[in-house]
Amino acid sequence: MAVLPIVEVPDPRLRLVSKPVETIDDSTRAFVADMIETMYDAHGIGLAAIQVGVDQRILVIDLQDEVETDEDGKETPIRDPRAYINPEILSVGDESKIYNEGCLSIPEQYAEVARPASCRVRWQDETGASHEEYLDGLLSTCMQHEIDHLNGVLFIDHISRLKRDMVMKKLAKMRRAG
Ligand code: GNR
Ligand code: NI
Repeated sequence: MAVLPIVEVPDPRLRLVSKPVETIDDSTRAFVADMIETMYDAHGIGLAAIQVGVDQRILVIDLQDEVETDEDGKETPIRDPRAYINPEILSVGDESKIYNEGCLSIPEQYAEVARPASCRVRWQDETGASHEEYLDGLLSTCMQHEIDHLNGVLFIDHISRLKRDMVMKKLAKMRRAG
């Protein structure tokens, strides 16, 4: 397993439309394991393959919203990583929801993004098996954010030009400060 370097804006690879995975094999599974390790190392709740420079339709998500409490009362998040290969949004609900989004490829910048609150998604797992599920809450938001990456779309594309310029300015300032 390996922690892979994360691609950041304005790297043009983030604008690529990723390609469907044709065969799911041991090398796919090894890459998924690296993506999961990279996601945890970066403290993200999701990661798309293109964020580590691979233009394949693969993403991983772990919201880590459940914690385990030990005898001393110390809380550790329970890891439950999921891989989604060739994910497709089949339909979205009518209701829209605003979430303060961040992105590992736009480090430490956040903006409120409106998206459909729920969606129906189909994907393949690491064994190649197909699944279909209705998602809502943060999982729905995160899935839409990740599938956007597979289509070369970033959360800043969903906000006003003014807010986008503010995010990019703050990012430049942060990078100058190191
Ligand atoms: O870690 C992440 N947090 C997050 C918060 C709100 C909406 C989406 C996300 S995904 C992001 C990790 C990332 O950049 N995935 O592409
Ligand atoms: Ni992202």
